[in-house]
Amino acid sequence: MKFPKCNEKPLGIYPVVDRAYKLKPLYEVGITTAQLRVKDMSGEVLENEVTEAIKISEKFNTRFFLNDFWELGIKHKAYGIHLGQEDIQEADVKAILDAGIRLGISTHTPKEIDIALGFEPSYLAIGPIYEPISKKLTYDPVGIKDLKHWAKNVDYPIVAIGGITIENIKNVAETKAANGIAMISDVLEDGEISKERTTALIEAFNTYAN
Ligand code: 3NM
Repeated sequence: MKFPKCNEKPLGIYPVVDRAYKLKPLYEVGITTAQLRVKDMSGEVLENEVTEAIKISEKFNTRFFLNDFWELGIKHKAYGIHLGQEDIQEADVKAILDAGIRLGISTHTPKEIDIALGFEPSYLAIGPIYEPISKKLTYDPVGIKDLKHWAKNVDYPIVAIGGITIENIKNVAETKAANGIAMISDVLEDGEISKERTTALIEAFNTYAN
């Protein structure tokens, strides 16, 4: 398998949101990569959320990844699909490839990295770099040292995720290991998108990752 690339521009600050309406304010301040990760919808309501997200992402010409729902991603031609380690075993990965859709895979350990590399994905997410703010994980934080160490052996774009905020993004970006830096919490304020925080994150990425 060999999944399509995500073009030359770094993925950059890569917010993960739970609702499609949160994408527009992100794109308005310059976000070029985002993910919709919905955990509380199904059926027609979910499908409408997905099509709304794809429509707004196409309008802004951004790289939109849909978490988990690979069938909907194929049906509505998402830019990409993001899958976790368990999802990747259950999904029809060949169908995603045949649809010409990009694939990102979550990894947390060197063993999971090896598994993910077997799919020749579009990018590989490594986390949690720090203690995640919005999701409990059974994995210990990777830390900066191992991020750098693991990234050395990976010839694919890496997305760092987990506990990354405006306070610590410099440490992650300066490693130059991360093509993208993903987060849930730090683009938000009281659960809604903060354009101010997002802009500060973009500026920090541009300053320290380049
Ligand atoms: N995946 P926050 S960490 C969704 O390591 C997710 O695979 C992770 O949220 C992984 O930016 C994480 O609030 C949560 O810490 C990221």
